[in-house]
Amino acid sequence: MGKIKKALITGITGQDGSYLSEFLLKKNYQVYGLVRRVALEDESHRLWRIKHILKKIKLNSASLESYASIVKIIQKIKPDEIYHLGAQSYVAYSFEDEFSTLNTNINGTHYILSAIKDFSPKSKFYFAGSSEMFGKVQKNKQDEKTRFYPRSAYGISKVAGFELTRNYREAYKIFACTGILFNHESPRRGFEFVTRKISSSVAKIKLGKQKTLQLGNIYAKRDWGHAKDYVEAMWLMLQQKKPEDFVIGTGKMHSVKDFAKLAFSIVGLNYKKYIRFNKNLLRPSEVDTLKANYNKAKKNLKWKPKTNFTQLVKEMVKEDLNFFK
Ligand code: NAP
Ligand code: F7E
Repeated sequence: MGKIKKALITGITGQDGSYLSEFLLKKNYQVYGLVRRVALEDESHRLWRIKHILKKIKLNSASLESYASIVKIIQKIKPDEIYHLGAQSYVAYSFEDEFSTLNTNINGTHYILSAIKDFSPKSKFYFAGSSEMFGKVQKNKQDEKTRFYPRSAYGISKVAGFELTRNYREAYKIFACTGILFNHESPRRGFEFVTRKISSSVAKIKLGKQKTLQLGNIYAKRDWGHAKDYVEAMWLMLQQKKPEDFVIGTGKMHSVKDFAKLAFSIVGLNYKKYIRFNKNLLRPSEVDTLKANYNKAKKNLKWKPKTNFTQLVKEMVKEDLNFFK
């Protein structure tokens, strides 16, 4: 039997962190997680996505805002692979607090890369890039060569993380790559994101626990895939001979309105009766459309999405009906 590989995941308590942990455990990795101190103090609330695997993983408390705390962990574990998923990930919030979004997302990424360079240069590094880097899109379908045009502090922080990752790869020969992932959702998505806001509201309306659903720009279009499919692509990127960046998406685009229409129809309701427009939910600068060209991943990683839009919406609504019953 070969040596057991060690993977360190930042953001392990989040949607992607939980699916990636399950995926790596199945591959027989020893999984380590970097979590905030408060998460360990409030397990029942903050560790809900990973509570079923808590006995199989090892959690370490650290802060993405503290270089010293990150160094300690990386120096101690010397992971074979580091998946840096921890971030202030809610775009709308990044307009309310640009400062903390930029601090956490840019410095956190920089601290990890710098700690790898000085204390564990053989660790392979995955950076969670985002289609928000394309923002005001410069091409109908976006690929690895499309010019970035971020429209929020969140998008800017991800462009900075992407450039830091590239520079550590080129300057210090670190195996570092960025996955430019388009929106991916699941029943574990945070309730503030539009897909889960819709699926949870549909369930509550069907069960008589809520009357209406307030939304902002329902004409925004996104390329929505399933988080479970996307974490496999993260792993595949770190198994390649050389570090490269990859776009991951489905190549299909739907509007927020399409999502709501389908979600309501699944429980036999007409969305038009329940949706209310709330102008406070509009963003100062919006990303209108996003659609991936993931040909490079298809060719080099042999990756493609397994879940289509209808399957995704059905799964989310079904799970939320069970959840709120
Ligand atoms: P998520 O559910 O919001 O999880 C974010 C994780 O980051 C949580 O574990 C959170 O910990 C942690 N975190 C946030 N601020 C932190 C801080 N200051 N210090 C330490 N940890 C902190 O996000 P996700 O959907 O799984 O996404 C994972 C990564 O991919 C993120 O970097 C996101 O920006 C990026 N991304 C996501 C998508 C998508 O569609 N889901 C697409 C492209 C890129 P707590 O539990 O303690 O809050
Ligand atoms: O918004 C519109 C909103 O917050 C999607 C993150 O994972 O994906 C995510 O970012 C769209 C936007 O996700 C509401 O204006 C309308 O156009 O679900 P969202 P996001 O901003 O696309 C990217 C790839 C990431 O990297 C991020 O981390 O929906 N919208 N009405 C609404 N959005 C929300 N949240 N709430 C509404 O009521």
